[in-house]
Amino acid sequence: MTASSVEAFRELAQRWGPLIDAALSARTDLGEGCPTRLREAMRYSLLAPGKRLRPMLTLLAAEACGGSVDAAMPAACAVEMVHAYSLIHDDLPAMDDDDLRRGRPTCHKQFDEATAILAGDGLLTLSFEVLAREVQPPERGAACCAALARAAGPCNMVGGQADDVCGLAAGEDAGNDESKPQSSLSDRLVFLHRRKTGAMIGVSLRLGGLCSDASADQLDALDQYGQRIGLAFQITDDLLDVRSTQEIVGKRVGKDAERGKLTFPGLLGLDQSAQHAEQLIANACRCLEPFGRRAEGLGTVARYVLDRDR
Ligand code: GRG
Repeated sequence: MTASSVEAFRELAQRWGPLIDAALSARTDLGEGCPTRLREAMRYSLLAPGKRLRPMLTLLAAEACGGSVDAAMPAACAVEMVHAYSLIHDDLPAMDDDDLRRGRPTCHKQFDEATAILAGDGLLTLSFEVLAREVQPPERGAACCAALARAAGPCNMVGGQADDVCGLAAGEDAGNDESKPQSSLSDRLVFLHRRKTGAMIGVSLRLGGLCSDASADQLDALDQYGQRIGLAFQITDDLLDVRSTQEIVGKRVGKDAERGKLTFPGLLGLDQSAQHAEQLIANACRCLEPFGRRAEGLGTVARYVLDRDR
């Protein structure tokens, strides 16, 4: 691990983390109509000590495009709300059945299963309310809603999760499902993760661009950068599942092997997976060149994705 890239990310997180957390907290301080237990469960998971990678990407993309943090903050909150919902639902007994997340009991363990399902539902729907109400002008709010819905929906995150739950990437028969390109195991694994993990990382960047009046070229460069760090992020997630400990990552490790899941280390081996991630990050950094020094923060995130310890 390169201490300097982790340190540089920590500095970035110290700068943006408290601003993001305050913005998330303000938007979930829900009043009349929201039952106390539901609000507590939503805030318990949303405000738990995660890395805030996705909202940081939104703000840093806005910075790279010359936009303002204030204008991008509602979108940053919306992506973290969707992310938090996906983690709550992913941890449920019907899915990954996990007891620990972000170093704490998972939402259904801390509360109960029905409350956890509803907390996820609440965060998902609230994210779109935040975008629709707060992103101005309204046409831009609508564009952000459409982009986030596409990334979180059945053709991306939910679809990738559905395939993962069915073990389709591992080569189980997809029957006559025409949505599945006929391809190698490695292509299928990339296709799964491009939807399950990559799409949310990509849209986090795109929303930052949309809130900053980015040009089509800038949005395209953000997209290219996002695709590369998204895949590298998943590879390092798989590597951490093999190499790290529960104390460091704040969630159970060794799950993938236990469940016989197809992973990048399983397919390519540890060293080749790490090399592939390195290559992706080098390419991602090249995509930032047109932004010049304004994309330094995004460069820091890219290097952290490679070297991260949690
Ligand atoms: C339930 C519809 C639905 C989708 C779940 C995100 C997801 C899809 C599942 C999470 C399982 C998982 C470990 C995916 C790999 C990559 C990933 C999203 C890791 C968690 O993101 P981090 O590391 O988490 O950014 P923090 O807690 O730091 O925000």
